[in-house]
Amino acid sequence: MTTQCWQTLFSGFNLATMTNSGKCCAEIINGAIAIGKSGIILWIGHIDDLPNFDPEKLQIIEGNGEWITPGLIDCHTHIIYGGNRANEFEMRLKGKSYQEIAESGGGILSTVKATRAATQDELYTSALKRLNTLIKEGVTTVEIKSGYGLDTKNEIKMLKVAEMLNKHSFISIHKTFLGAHTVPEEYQGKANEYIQIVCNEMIPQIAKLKLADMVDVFCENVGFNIEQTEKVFKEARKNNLKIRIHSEQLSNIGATKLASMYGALSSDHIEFIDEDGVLAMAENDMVAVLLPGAYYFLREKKMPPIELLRKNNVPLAIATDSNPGSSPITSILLMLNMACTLFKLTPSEALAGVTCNAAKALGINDKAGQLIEGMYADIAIWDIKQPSELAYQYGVNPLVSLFKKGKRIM
Ligand code: DI6
Ligand code: FE
Repeated sequence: MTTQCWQTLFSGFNLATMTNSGKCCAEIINGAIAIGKSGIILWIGHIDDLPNFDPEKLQIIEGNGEWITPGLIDCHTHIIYGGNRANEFEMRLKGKSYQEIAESGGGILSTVKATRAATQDELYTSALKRLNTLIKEGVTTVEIKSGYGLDTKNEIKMLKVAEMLNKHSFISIHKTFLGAHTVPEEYQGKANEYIQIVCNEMIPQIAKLKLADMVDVFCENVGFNIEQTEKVFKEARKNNLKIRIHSEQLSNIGATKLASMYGALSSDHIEFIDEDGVLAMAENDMVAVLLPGAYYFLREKKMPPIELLRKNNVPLAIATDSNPGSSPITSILLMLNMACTLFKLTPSEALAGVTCNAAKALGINDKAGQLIEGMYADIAIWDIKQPSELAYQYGVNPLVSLFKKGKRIM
């Protein structure tokens, strides 16, 4: 084993490698990680098995029993938007439902108005604050959706903001086009016509400009129906974009099953999914993305069918869904806690949900989400005695430092 390419060595840490798909954290007590110039993990193992190396030739970061996990991944967010919806929060507290507010022209459409009115720089500044909040909690990869522009110009504006964040924030941003989030005001009653614009104009332009890696649809009784969703998926496939879906959040119209036929990476929300839907996920290697923040904030009553998902070995991811309407929550550590307290995941499952399984939901599980030789050295160091503390307590942030592709960012 040549150690000449080693540039940095982390030594004296406990490692939660997350190489066991959430069944446990796959721990190495008193471990070490060596990183090369390209920011890739070159060696990982127990300190006693370290090959000989020249300590003069590399930077050594000495630990004292702190824990290292992979940099966390928030695989479902909507952090780019104008304005906020604090007024609707108050309306809901007085008894109006999320759907009622949406149907009376509030909801997503009020954020569309504010997002259209905002400049690219204004959106960048407000989104960067949210992104930095996530980074401070150990996040090194974030997925961001468009979906508050709902016309070609403003959807492109949002995705350009996501690209700016990718360039300037030191972490990786994965961009998802969510033009089919809701029907914009100017197309009320003409959803099919709007879907034509999404398919014939928005997707081809966005693919050409390389402004998105994925396409998502809000397939729901208050969103788009199965036929409309399928049209979007066909166009996404034609343009080599990966597919995600907002499905079975408020009702079950068979969205996950449809998505599974189009090779979707994940199905997200799924409180109302049935056994057929779960089997479709299992058979098609899909990830279930659970969003406990939206469940909590909307005071949902129906839990996603965790036991059924477990029984069928569907990988569980967890994300913030950070958005102004249903989850104005920008804390991945709170999601770990809520995944356990509200959905009864084990702390190991929760941690897998923001590492290895979140990577799979983004289609990057060969590069991130685990501590394995050949993967990116995205590394979070925590002042904890055991990994379950990340889900157990909330409020004291135990992050010590954070590395993205081997470079220290916190
Ligand atoms: N489901 C959600 O939870 C978000 N979008 C979606 O399709 C909510 C977006 C919002 O209310 O602004
Ligand atoms: Fe969402």
